[in-house]
Amino acid sequence: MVISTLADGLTRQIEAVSDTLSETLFEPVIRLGVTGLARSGKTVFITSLIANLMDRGRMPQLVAAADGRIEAAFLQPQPDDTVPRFEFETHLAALTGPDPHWPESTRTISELRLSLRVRPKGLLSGLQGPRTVHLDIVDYPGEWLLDLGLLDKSYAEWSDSMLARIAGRASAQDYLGALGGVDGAASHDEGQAQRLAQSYTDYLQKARIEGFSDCTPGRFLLPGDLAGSPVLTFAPLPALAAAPRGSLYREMQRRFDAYKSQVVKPFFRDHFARIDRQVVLVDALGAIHSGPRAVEDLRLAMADILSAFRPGRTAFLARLLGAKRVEKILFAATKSDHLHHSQHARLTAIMDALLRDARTRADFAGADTQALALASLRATTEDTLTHDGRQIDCVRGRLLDTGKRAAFYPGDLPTDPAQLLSPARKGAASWLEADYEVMNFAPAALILKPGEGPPHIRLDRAAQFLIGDRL
Ligand SMILES: Nc1nc2c(ncn2[C@@H]2O[C@H](COP(=O)(O)OP(=O)(O)OP(=O)(O)O)[C@@H](O)[C@H]2O)c(=O)[nH]1
Ligand SMILES: [Mg+2]
Repeated sequence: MVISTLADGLTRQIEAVSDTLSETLFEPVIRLGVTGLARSGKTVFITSLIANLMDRGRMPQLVAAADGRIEAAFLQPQPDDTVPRFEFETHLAALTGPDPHWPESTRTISELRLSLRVRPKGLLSGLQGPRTVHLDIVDYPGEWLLDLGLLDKSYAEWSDSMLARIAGRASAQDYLGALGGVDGAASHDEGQAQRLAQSYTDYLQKARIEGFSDCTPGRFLLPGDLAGSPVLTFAPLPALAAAPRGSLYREMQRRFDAYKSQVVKPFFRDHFARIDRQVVLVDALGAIHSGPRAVEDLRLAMADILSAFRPGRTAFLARLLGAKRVEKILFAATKSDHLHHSQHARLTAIMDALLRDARTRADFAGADTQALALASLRATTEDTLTHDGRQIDCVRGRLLDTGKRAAFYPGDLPTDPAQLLSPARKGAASWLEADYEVMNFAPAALILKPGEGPPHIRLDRAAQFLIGDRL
């Protein structure tokens, strides 16, 4: 009796000690960055990922979940007090409530901590109790990520490259026209600077709608509380042999440098530099629908994004900001529920080809990368119709604008990705062979069984790639 009470007390004491120790020392934190350009599906992805990590019935490809080793998943206060919280409950209610709708657009960085209590695998499982792994999910606009490319550019380099890129674009002609009467060497006039910045911002807005992603400076599109401040009142100017003091060119140059040091650098120091794993969401089907130019731009943007994570670059950043190395980067094409599953492998092949190319272009080695086609929230069901004696694999869903149910066939993606990527690279204006459609579906009304998260496609694979090895 006495002995067993003693022994009992002893183990409890040891447990208490190991609890405090593990809390302070052994609770690993994974910082997962989620980014993508506007409307690429970040909010829906994070909401569905968290919901499916909390109720893991639909996560068979997440090995720790399939093995039953995840004992619990719960939300906790996030570690960064000054970053807005990701509004998980509001977004989930929008997606899965009685009148399901897509969440509102979000325009800033936010964060949430999900903690998982996990039993260790293999030999350790009998010896060790469960440990807690914290997953800090950070949602930030992809437009900000592309700004990283500005850090090692001078104002003259950035101006030259932007002016060269936009020269042939119809949407840039107003801005280029406005530049016509401007002498960078003349003395700075604030009214003129504001008109130029406004005209350049108007161009960026149009370029983004057209599907271009080389829209720097990113904060011109998402200014937040910086709107109207001098740090956002500049624009690219043609090179000058010499810019006198007090000239328009000099002032723009000064503001560009201020933008880098006061806007871009703090973001990378406080957020980007601390990320361990990164998922980049892309609306590949949207780009394919928009045509070869948008696909080409996506290809270049993926290379730009990879350059942001390139170890060499990170070394440069590390010196600057103390960055650590990102270990895994996933490029995921979202909204794959617009395609019948018979076409998913083709979309994945296209993403794979884009990623391979981006790795070569960015001279990227280092982090583990993968491409995937997924749907964060499945809004359609599959069907096969017979049309003119031919079988067509399509999807069905409720249309966003009319609320009516409809069958949808987006077009036949090629089995060989080169059929899309080479015309895109050669600057073709439209696809020769085929037309690709997109359609907006409303989220479907759901009845979830206990233990099941919202329906998705390959979200479990994405989770396995991103965090599976740490569970
Ligand atoms: N069918 C389908 N549509 C999706 C899915 N995910 C996102 N969408 C569509 O894409 C739109 C944008 O998704 P969000 O998650 O709000 O995208 P975001 O990147 O957070 O957008 P911003 O906050 O505006 O930058 C949604 O309103 C849906 O119309 C999906 O899994 N399936
Ligand atoms: Mg959002």
